Amino acid sequence: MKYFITDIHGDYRGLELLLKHVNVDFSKDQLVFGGDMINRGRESGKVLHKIKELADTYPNNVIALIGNHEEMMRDYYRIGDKLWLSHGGSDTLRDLEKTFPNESERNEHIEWACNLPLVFLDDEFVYTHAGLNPYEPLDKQSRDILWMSETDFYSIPKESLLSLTRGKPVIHGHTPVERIYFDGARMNCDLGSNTYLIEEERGLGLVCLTDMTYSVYKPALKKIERRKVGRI
Ligand SMILES: [Mn+2]
Repeated sequence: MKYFITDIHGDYRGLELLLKHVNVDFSKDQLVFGGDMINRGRESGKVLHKIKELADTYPNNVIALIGNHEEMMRDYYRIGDKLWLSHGGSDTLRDLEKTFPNESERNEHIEWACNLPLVFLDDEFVYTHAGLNPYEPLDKQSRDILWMSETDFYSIPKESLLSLTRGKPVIHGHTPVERIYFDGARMNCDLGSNTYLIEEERGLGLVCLTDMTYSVYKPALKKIERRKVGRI
């Protein structure tokens, strides 16, 4: 089975519940993390720890990508850009100090998260955080793609996008949506975990790409529902 999960934003509980509920078999299944593991939620440190541990234990089956929130953290450490701090980074920083009291372990996790790849491809799909630039080759995408708005990404004609990816649909997150739809060329899987202002609207989805269904954890309802990916 192939799975995708994105924009966890510090919801450690949601991540754990979904992995258990879906019963992901890491020795066989593939799981791609679409970035934005940190910020907004309370447990960014635990989320980073869990994902890095999975990626280290199952390097062939677990792949983590960078999101714009890890990119802000990267710019903070690389060039002192303070943008990150006002986007949840101050809380994340405190949480990282709490989760990893050992400085070298903390730095190891931060460095890992800041140096994840922008894009991952398998035999069927292309995975990235927010979108792709159709004018740049797949292996030379600029870092701007981490910030691409849904409007910009979905204004690219399907044919142009599929010719860039050699026919592979793009699986991504970044902009919260209430339901997951596949338009034949791309699929947004961000259900607004710790992002929607109204708690009832927040969800975290674990998408099964093999059967095009997803399990969504709603923290306000404390339950997991299974849904079919819509087609448009
Ligand atoms: Mn996000």
